[in-house]
Amino acid sequence: MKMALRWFGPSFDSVDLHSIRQIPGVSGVVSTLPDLAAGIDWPRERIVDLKNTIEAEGLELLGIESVNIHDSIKAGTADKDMYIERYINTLKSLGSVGIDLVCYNFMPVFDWTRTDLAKVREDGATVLAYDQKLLDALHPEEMLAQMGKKSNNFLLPGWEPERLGGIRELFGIYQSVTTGSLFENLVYFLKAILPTCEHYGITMAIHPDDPPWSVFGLPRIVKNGGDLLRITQAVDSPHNCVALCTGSLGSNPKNDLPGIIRSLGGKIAFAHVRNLRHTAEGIFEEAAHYAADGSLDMVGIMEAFGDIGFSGIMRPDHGRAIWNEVALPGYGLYDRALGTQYLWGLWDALSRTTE
Ligand code: DNO
Repeated sequence: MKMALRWFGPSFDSVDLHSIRQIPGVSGVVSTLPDLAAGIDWPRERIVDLKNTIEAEGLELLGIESVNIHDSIKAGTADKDMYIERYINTLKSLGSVGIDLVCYNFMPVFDWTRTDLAKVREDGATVLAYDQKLLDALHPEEMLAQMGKKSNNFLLPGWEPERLGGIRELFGIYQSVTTGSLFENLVYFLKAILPTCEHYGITMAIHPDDPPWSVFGLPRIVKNGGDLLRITQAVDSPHNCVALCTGSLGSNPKNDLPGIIRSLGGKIAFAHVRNLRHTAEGIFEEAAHYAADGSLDMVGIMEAFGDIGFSGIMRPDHGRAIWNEVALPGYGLYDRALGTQYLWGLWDALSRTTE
C-alpha cells in the first residue's frame, strides 16, 4: 500500500510539495491539471511538467485525480464520440509518461455536493457539511453561488465556473437521461477506452457519487456496493476498477463499508479513507479521521483493507480546517497529515495482530 496526498498543483493549492514530503509515510501525490476543463485533450508537455515538478521534490505522481468526463459522454449526446476520442488521447499521453492510475466519476452536472463548506464545530474547527433539507430549498444556481463564496477563493475540484456557468443548458441535456441510460453511457465509455488502458497499463478507478443519492433530480448510478460491483462486472477488464471512497459511500449509513471493501477485493485500486458524523437521515458533517470523532467504523474499514491485501494507493480525504489554516475547503495540510498518521497507525497495528 502506498499513501498519497491529493495535490492540485502549484497555482491551485495552498499546500506545497515540500511540506507533503515531510509527512511520514507519504510517498507521493495524486494530482491533476485543474485549469483544463472536461473535454480537453491534455497536452503531453503539461503532464510531463507536472510529473517533473513532483519528482523534483522527491515525491511520486501516483495517479491522476481526476480526468473529468465531459457531460456529453455522460448524457450520451450526439457529439459524445468526439469527447471520447479526446479522452483516449489524454490517456495515451498519460500512459506514455508512465501514469498508471486515473480516477473519474460519472455524476451528471455536479461532482461532490455540500450545503456548507465551513460548518463551525464546537472546538472552532470547520468542516464540510450536507443537509438535504437545505439543498431541497435551493435552486442549483443558488448553490453554485454559495459554493463560490465559501471556497476561500480556490477553484473547487469539479466545480469549474466556465462549465457550470451554463447550468440550465447542462440540466437540459440530462432531461431524458434515466439511471438506465446513464449506466449504458458509462458502459459505452468504458468499452471505448479500456483497450487503450490495457495497452498502456492504466487502471481506471470510478469514484462513488457524493452524496450517494440523487440531487436536484439528477440520476445517480454509483451509490452502493451493488452498483460498484455491477460496474466492474459490466466490462470485464483488470483495468476497470474502483476508487473506494468511505466518506462518499458512508454518508448513507446503510452502506456497510467493511462489507463493500471485502466484496470488491482486488477491484479496489484507489482508496479515499475519511470519517464523518451522521446527524439525521440526509444530514451529515465531516469529521476528523480519528474513529471516535465520527460515525464510521474506521478500524473495521482498515481491517477490511488489510484482509483483501490492499496494495493500491490510499489517501486521507477531506480534513477539517484547523490551526488557522486557509486552504481549499477539505484540502488543507494539517488535518490530512494527521489523518495519514492515524491510517498508518491502524494499518501497522492491524497487520501486526494478523501476522
Ligand atoms: C471531492 C472529491 C471528488 C473526486 C471526484 C473523482 O473532494 O472526492 O472531487 O475527486 O469525484 O472524480
